[in-house]
Amino acid sequence: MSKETLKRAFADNLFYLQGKYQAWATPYDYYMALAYTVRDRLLHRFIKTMSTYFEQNVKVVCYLSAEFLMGRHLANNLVNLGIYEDIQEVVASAGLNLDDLLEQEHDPGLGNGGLGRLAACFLDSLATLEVPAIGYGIRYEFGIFHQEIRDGWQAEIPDKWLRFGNPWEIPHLEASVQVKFGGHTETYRDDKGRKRVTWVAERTVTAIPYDTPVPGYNTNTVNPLRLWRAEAGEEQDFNFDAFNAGDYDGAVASKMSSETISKVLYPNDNTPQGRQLRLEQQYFFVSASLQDMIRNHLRIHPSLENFHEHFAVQLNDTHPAVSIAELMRLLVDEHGMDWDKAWYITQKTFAYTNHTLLPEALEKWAVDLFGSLLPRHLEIIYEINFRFLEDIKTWFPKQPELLGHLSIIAEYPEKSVRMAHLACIGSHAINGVAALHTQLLQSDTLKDFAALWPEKFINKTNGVTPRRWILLCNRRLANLITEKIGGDWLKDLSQMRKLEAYLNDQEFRRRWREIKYANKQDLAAYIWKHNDIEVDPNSMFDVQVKRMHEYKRQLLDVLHIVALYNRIKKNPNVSITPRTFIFGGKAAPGYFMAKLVIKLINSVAEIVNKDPDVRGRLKVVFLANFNVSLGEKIYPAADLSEQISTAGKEASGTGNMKFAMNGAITIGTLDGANIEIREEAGEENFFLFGLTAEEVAAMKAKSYNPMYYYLTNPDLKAVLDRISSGYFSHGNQEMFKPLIDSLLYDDQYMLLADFQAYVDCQHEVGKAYADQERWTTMSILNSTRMGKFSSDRTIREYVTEIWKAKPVKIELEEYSQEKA
Ligand code: T68
Repeated sequence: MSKETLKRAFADNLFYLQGKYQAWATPYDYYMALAYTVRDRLLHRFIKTMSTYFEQNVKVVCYLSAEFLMGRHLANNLVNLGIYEDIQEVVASAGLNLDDLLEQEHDPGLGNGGLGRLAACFLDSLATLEVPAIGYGIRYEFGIFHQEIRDGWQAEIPDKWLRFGNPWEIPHLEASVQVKFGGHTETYRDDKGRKRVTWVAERTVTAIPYDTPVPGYNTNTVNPLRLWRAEAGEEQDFNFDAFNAGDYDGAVASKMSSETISKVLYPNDNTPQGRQLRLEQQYFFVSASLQDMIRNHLRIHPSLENFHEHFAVQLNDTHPAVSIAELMRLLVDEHGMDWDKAWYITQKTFAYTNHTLLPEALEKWAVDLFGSLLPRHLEIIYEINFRFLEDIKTWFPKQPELLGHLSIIAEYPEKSVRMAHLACIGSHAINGVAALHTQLLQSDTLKDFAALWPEKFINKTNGVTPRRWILLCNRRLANLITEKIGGDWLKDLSQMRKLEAYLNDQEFRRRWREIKYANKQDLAAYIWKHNDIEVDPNSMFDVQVKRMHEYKRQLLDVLHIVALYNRIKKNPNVSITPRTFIFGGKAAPGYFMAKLVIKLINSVAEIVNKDPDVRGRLKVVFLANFNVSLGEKIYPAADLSEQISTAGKEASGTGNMKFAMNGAITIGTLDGANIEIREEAGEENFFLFGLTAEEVAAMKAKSYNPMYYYLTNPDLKAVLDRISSGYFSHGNQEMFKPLIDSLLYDDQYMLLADFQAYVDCQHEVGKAYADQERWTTMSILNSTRMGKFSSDRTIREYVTEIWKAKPVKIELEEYSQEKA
């Protein structure tokens, strides 16, 4: 790929694809021209990858996920193709700045948070490890809403991410499949006299695949992300009878309703949305994806009997769990296989990842709703359940209570299908996403299944890709690392340990600090531009960015800020370490308490940032619209990473890993992957506080009384009283009452129980930061010891222990290498 060829292609694409001369081109035109230039380089690798998989008849990992939070593609593709520097020069020679062009790309928000971003990191690692894989999901026309802050409150703006075109996707209309909904089932006897069922659907929707190439780092592998768009089936395209009868709306009504399926991502994290449309979305992408696999399989194989030897299908939470009934339907009803063989294949094919312990977050579908949308699937689920429960009766004749615990169908409070039970029964492996989480699944959430099939349960601690989360977002740090230890760390993050040889090298330590400082200056400039707040890069950047949720306890962070503020108000000369508190995160639009916390953060910011007594020692900033690209600016600039969920509630967390890799030190509870981060970093390099998961459970069991803490802790009382008094709300004592009441009278997430421990621990943090030598050591060691949290390690484990797939080298012919 010579620079000359790239230059020529860049100019040609501007002219032929954007239809512009340089003189008229906008920055967006240049971005598009560059994107097409890079896409062309990806494509022949992509096609070679596909044809290699086909010719070598390999086993393919299919990652089924309702969300893929990919982040911007351009910079990532430059990095993974190894042409970042070349393109920088090409762009500069046209008088342009690459960073400006990169900022033109719309960040595709096809996910809510951790779960969707995990899927994206996994695709990067799969391609990097040269594992044949495909991501299957939904091409939402509207991704997660754009968040604005108006008068301190969250406002949601629709995310029209496709408005200016998406250069990274390639539609394949010829590969469309039909997905059925509604109707009823009929039984008949086939030519061999066997009883068979057919599903007479009420309507059909066309699923059109859009492929986005996903390149590995420094390999020729480019795997597809295949996202489905819903289009009305032909018969619904236009109703001429309605039209002719003068019913103009009616003529397109059914078309509109079919196309609604891929319209919008539901903006909830860790709460299920029990709406019919959500189930339609799930079934839509699941059916399309399984039909796609079967079609591909039958191109090479005479039958589906070895389907499971060629596809390993991972269910990213229960959102695609209807897959289990759908594969059974396809094998039994459509391909005439007998039930037992189909069930064997199904169980061998699927594996299930659980991402939450919150009981209210487990998906359930009312049987009536399920049956009216998917009548055949409900019958199949009843049959699976019947056979399963018959086995249980035989195996455990003396434990009839087990039947109710294990059944896929819940009877109360309403008859419903428990998707996690379906996923457990239909899979050969079930995993949690951090060690503690997997333990709690086994001892609590899924305990009856764990007792039944201990061998199915396996932990897979999450990871994140060091390509995006160090190299691409923190080039200064990446350059220093590579200068010292070479570039192999990007494919083997455990090599970072080699940097510890420089731990006492003054020059290295100085550069380490300078990099953090420069990153903080960049973020300070962003804050100035977007929030009009001046922050001091010498202050400690104390950051909590993640979805807004009560269990994540952003409110506890606010209570600490108010505690510090109270200390200053009492004695303006008190000595405290200057801090900039940075928050970011979206609240689900219907989640009142989470939205109120956003308002509280902004209200506290308004008062604290302006108070002359504070003398700039505390600054509070809420950055609007936290997403992948904002994360790329924030993680490298953080000093302190807030991971303060109630122990036992955060399944893993992945932001915690991104912060630590970039040299931030964690203040956290013993929750999710924090525990493992602390183990790796060393306990002296981690600020631990708070109740353990066991203590939380024990206290709850004993009836927890939050009021006790309020009445016995004067500092805590002063904090809550100041908020209640209307001090931050222009005298309005009603505004934050719901937050205060929920703390005093319920406190489900035990903020008051953990308050003092948190404040004390933060005091230690302040002292440590004041000692810059100590802090530098801690920062370096956090970063060098995060090897375990590369998603490459996670994916290696899935590949060998669950998917049993093999890497495949993609060889490019001379011809295409030259062309590249
Ligand atoms: C997150 N879950 C976990 N869910 O909360 C986090 N939920 O601890 C973990 O690190 C991460 O998954 C990856 O394993 C989510 O992000 C959702 O976003 C979600 C979306 C729809 C419905 C329910």
